[in-house]
Amino acid sequence: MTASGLLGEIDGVGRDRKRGGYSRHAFDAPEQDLRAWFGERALGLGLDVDTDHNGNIWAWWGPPGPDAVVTGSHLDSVPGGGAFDGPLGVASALAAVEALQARGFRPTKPFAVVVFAEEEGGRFGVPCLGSRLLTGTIDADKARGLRDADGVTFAEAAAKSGFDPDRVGADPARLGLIGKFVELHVEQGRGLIDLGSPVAVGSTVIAHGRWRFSFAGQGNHAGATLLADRADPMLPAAATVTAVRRLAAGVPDARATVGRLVPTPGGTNVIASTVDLWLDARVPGTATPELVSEIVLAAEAAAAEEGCRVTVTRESYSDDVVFDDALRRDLGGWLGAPPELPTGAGHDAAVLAGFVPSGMLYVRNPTGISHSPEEFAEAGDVEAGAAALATVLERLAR
Ligand code: HGY
Ligand code: MN
Ligand code: MN
Repeated sequence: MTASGLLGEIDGVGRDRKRGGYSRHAFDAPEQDLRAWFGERALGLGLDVDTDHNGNIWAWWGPPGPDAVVTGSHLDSVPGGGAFDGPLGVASALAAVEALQARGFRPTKPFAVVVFAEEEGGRFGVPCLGSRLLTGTIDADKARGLRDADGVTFAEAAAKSGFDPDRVGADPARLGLIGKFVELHVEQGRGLIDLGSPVAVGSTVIAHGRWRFSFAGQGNHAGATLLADRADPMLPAAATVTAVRRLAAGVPDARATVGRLVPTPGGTNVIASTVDLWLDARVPGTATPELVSEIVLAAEAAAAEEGCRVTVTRESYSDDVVFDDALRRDLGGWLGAPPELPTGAGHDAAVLAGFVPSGMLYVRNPTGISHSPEEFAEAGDVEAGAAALATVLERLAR
C-alpha cells in the first residue's frame, strides 16, 4: 500500500463539518478509529503492536530491543486541522516498512513505528504530551490534572479509554530502547516550494510555549449597565490580542498568536464575567520569555484600566532544538543532499532530541499552509517522502 493509499483510507475519519478539515483529539472517537486503523495496518505488516502506559502506540518489526531504529509521528490534529500534519508521517512509516519488506530487507536492529499521543495538545493543552510523558519532561501529576474544555481531566479520559492513570509518566525502560528516531512530516511552510525539492532534512525547531491569560471582571447586563459602571474583561483581553502583535513585531523572527479566546458565560446580551485567552509565542533563541513578559505587562495595565484582574499561567515551554548533527548529515548524505530546513513548528522528534539522536524529513506542501484545511501534499511528493524514509530507515537498520 502506498502512503497516499494509506492516507486515503482515513480520509473520512474525524471530518469537522463546522470548522472544515479534521478534529481528531486524544481519546475521542475519531482518534480511537485512527488508533484501530494503525493497529490493523501494522498487524497486516507482521508488526507486533503494543500501547505504552502513556497512550503511545509502538509497532515492532521483530522483537523489541536496545539501539532500536524508530520512526513515526502522530494521528491527532488541531481543531479543524489538515489531513497531513501527523498522519503523513505515520502512513509514510507504514509504507516504508512495506516497501522494505517487498525488497527483501530485514532489519538487523530492533525496529519500531510509533504513534505518539496528543501531539497537538488539542484537547489537554500541552503539545507533544505523549512524548513528554515518555521522556519525563512533564510531571505526571501535572499531566493527570490537565483538563479539557469540558473540565474532564487527562486521568479521567485515560481511565475511560482503558489506561491506568496511575501508571502515566516517565518510561525510561522504553525510552532507553530507542537508538535513533526519524520523523517524517508535511512541511508547515513554503520552504520547499521556493527550493524546488519534494523532500528536506530538518535542522532546528525554534523555542515555543503556551500561556493562559485569565481576565476576571464583573458579569452584568449589557443593557442595564452604564459604561462607567463596568469591569468588562473583554476590553483587556482585546487590548492584549493587539499588544501581542504589536510587541512581537518588534522582535526579530518572533511569532506570537492568540487563536483561542473564550468569554464566560458567552451571551450576546451579557457582559462577560471572565475571558480566557491563550498565547502561543515562539522566538528563535532565548527571547520568548522576554517577549511574553512584555505582553504580560501590557495585559496587566489593560486589566487595571478596566477594573479587572488578570492571572497568567505558563502551560508549556520548549527551548530551541538543534537536531543531532551526525544523523542530520547522514540523512542528507543518504538522500543526495536535499535542502535542510528550520521550522517554527514543534514535533515529537524535537522532544526526543533531548534524549536520543533524532532527525526529521519534510515533504513539500504546495500551499505552505498548515493547521488549516488547505494543508496539502501532492501524491508524487508523498511517495517521494515515503521512498526517502525507506532509504534512510534501511541505512539505519541494516
Ligand atoms: O504547535 C505546533 O507547533 C505543533 O504543530 N504541535
Ligand atoms: Mn501540528
Ligand atoms: Mn505535527
